[in-house]
Formats: sequence, structure tokens, C-alpha cells
Amino acid sequence: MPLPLRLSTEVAAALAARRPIVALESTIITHGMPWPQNVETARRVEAEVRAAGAVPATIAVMAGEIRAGLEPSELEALGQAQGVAKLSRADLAVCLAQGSLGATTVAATMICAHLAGIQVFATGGIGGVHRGAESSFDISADLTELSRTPVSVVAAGAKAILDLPKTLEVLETQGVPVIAFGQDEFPAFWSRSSGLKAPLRLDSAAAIAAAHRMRARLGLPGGQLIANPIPAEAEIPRTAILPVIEAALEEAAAQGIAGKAVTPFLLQRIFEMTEGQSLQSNIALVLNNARLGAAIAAELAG
Ligand code: PSU
Ligand code: MN
Repeated sequence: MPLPLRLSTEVAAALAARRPIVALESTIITHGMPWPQNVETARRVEAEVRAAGAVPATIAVMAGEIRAGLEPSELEALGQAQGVAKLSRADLAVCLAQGSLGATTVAATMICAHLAGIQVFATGGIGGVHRGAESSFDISADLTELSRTPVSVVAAGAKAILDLPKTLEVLETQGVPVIAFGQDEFPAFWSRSSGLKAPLRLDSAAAIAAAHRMRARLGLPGGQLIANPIPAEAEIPRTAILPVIEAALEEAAAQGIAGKAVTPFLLQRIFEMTEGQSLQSNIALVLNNARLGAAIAAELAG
């Protein structure tokens, strides 16, 4: 059985020529942002990757195939589609076998990027250990994926809707290098600061690429989490976002939101409660991560 993987012409050509490529996820489009900002942002992120000298490969599952590199019309259709499945490691094979439409989370995008031969992936924030995980057991499969699949993931840390100290603990247990870019602190998505020191710090794309290569040389499975702080001019300070997060979490608990629905629910409520400011920050940080991802991919290709 052939691998159900279809590369766009552009991505296939870049792979053959060993040019830098940055994978991009699709759950952020279908579940992370409202239409039409989701499609606009996805286009701008692709343009940012190109401007930085790399080829973007947005990943999704369509008609029984993993697609790496979407046509503009496909991106638009995905951004408007209703009821798209949110795919993690557990759901990927069923979605492909059924031929249904699926958006890839960080975990599933890492798997697909690796199958395609892409080493760098840029997104907004990773999933992590949810608050109250000691009773709900809600820990994102993104964390274990980082320990198994050799892709460097550029994210703005993990959202403060999560339990960040527990998220860092699980990453440490799983042997995932958590590397803050250019600062000592682990960034908290909308805010540059989390109050937590990052386990590791590197200050250049070249140093991150060297660490990525060394991990492969040692035969260590798994990737790296590159925690890239949101640009200062776009951040929502921690003191401003924390009460909003608390309110959204209370609503989620009161409404009994659980499982896969938790992250999209919280993002939507925080968007509403900040009157869109959280979305503006989210867009700025994804663009920033796309630039760093392209720089790392260029170092790996060079
Ligand atoms: N962070 C965002 N927007 C998102 C997500 C994370 O800013 O849409 C998505 C990513 O696809 C991530 C997923 O992999 O949420 C995590 O979901 P869960 O917590 O259910 O594992
Ligand atoms: Mn979960």
C-alpha cells in the first residue's frame, strides 16, 4: 500500500532541491481562529515563510490523503468548512481510511511533516497539561509527540490557559528539549513572561539547527520545542490576560466542556472577552514563529 501522502508541486520541488521548508498546521485554521481571520492569517503566514526564503507546507487531511502544501482555494475551503475533525495521533489513520476532512493539530502535523521529510514546523502554541489534570487526566498528545517525532516545533510557548509548570515537568520527563529563544524565561503565548525559567536558552537559528542535528546524530528520538516569545508590541501582559483566562476556565467548567473541545472553547471565549485583542496577538505571534521557523529551516538546509 503506498503512503497516502500528496505533496504540492512547490513542496515536492523544494524537497528534491533540499531547499528550506516550514510545515504549518491546520487546526489553528479550523479550530483556533474564527473565519475570515483564520484564512487571512494562514495566507499571511505562508507569505511570511516565503519572504524569509523558505517554502510553506500547510498540512491537512483531504479525501484519504495527507496533503502537504495546499492550493489557495483549498485553504479557503478548509477555513470555511464546518465540522472538520480535529486530528491528533489517535485520529489520523481513521480519518485517512474514511476519506473525511481533517485538520492536523501539533501532534498530527509533526507526524505528517516527518513522513514528508520536513524537519521544521511553526505554529502558535502547543497543547499541554490542562489545569485540573490531576483529576481530568487531560494532557495534550502534543507533549508525547514531541518526545517521539524528530521535528523542531516553533511556538510561542504554551497558552496560560494550561498549567504551565506541569507542562514543563511532563516535557522534561519525556526528554523534550524546551529551548527559549533569546530570553531566559519560558514565554506564555499572549505574554512574553510566564514567571517560569525555561530549561534551555539559545539565541540564534544556527544554534537551534545545530542542536537539532546533534539530536539526530545521537539517535535520540523526538524533536525540540522552540519557545519564541511574542513580539513586545503585540503582547498582552500576564496581569491583563490572567483574569480573562480564569473567567473562561470557570465557564468551561460550568458548561462541562471536556476533551478535544476544551482548547477551542477557551480560545473562542478569550477572543470574545478581550474584544478581539487576543486574536491580534495570536496572529502576530504566529507570524513571528513563521519567520524563526524559516530561519531554522534555512540553517538546516545550508
Ligand atoms: N494553540 C493555538 N491555537 C490552536 C491550538 C493550539 O493557539 O488552535 C491547537 C493546536 O493544533 C494544538 C491543539 O495542537 O490546539 C491542542 O489541542 P488539545 O489541547 O486538545 O491537545
Ligand atoms: Mn486534551
